[in-house]
Amino acid sequence: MNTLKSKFLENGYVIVDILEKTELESFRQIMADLLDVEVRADNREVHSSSFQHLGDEIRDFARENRQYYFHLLTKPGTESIHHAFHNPRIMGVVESLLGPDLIINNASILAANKGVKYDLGWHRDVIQIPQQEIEEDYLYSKTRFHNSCQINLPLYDEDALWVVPGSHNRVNTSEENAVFDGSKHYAPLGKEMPGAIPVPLKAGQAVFYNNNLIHRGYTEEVIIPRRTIHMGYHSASKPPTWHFYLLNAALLKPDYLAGLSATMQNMMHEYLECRRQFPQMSDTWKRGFAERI
Ligand SMILES: O=C(O)CCC(=O)C(=O)O
Repeated sequence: MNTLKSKFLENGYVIVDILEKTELESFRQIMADLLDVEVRADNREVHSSSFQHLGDEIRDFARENRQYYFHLLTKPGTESIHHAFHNPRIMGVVESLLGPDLIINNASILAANKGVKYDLGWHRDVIQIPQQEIEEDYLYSKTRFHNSCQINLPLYDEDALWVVPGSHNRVNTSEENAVFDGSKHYAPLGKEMPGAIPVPLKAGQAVFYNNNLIHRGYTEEVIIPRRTIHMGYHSASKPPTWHFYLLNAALLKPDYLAGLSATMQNMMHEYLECRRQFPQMSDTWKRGFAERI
C-alpha cells in the first residue's frame, strides 16, 4: 500500500502539495474576480455556520459577519474556476486513496473576509442521515469502506479545519460523547474536543480527508481572508455515500451543461449516470450497502 493511503487510513487525512506558484497565482486572480476582498459586513453580529452546506449566493458575499459557502457545480458564472475539479494532481491523489473512475459530487468555495469569527461545531459529515438511523458501529467501523474523500485547497495560508486524528473509523469515546451532548449531528458550540488538532495548510497545499472524521471549522478571528476550494469525490467502482447527493442534479439542465467545458460536461454526465444507478440517498447508510459491488 502506498504511504499516502496508509496515512489516510490511519489518521483519516493527509496533506499534499498541489499547486505550483504560477497555478496558485492564476487561481488567486480568478478568485479575486469572483469575490471581493475589500467588502466588510456593516452588521457585526456573529452568525452560526451549521447550515452553511445549503449554500449562499455570490452576490450576497460578506454582507454578514460570517463565513460563506458557495456551491460551484451548478452555478452559472463560476465556470472560470471549474478546471480545479479535474486537476490531475488532485485526481491522482484521490484515485490512490479511493480507487478509479472518480465522480465529483461537491465543489464549493469556503470564503471569509478579515475579522470574521468562524465556528462550525464539531461533527462528522452525517447531517443528511436522520439521527435515529445513524448506526455508528457500522458507519464508523474499520471494515466498512468509506467511499468519500473531501478536500480543502486553500489559496491563502489557513488553519480553519480541526480534526480528531483517527476518529473516522471508530465510534465516539465517552469523552467525545460528552462533548456531543446527545447529538449525533453537531456538538453545541464552544466546547473543547479531547485529542483535536488544527490542520495548518500553506497556500496551494490540500488536505484530503475522510469526512467521517470528527472535525469542525473554527477561526477565532480571520486575519488573512479565507479563499478555499472545497471538493468531494467518490470512486464509481463502489457504491457511493450520502455525500454523493449534495449536488443538486435538478439544476444540471441541458442549457447549463452546454455552457461547461467538454471535460466538465463529461464529468457531469458521469455524475448523472451514477445517480441513475443509485437513485436513493437513503439506501446509502443502510447496513451492507457499502459492501454491494
Ligand atoms: O474547513 C472547514 O471550514 C470545515 C468544513 C467542514 O466541516 C465540512 O465541510 O464538513
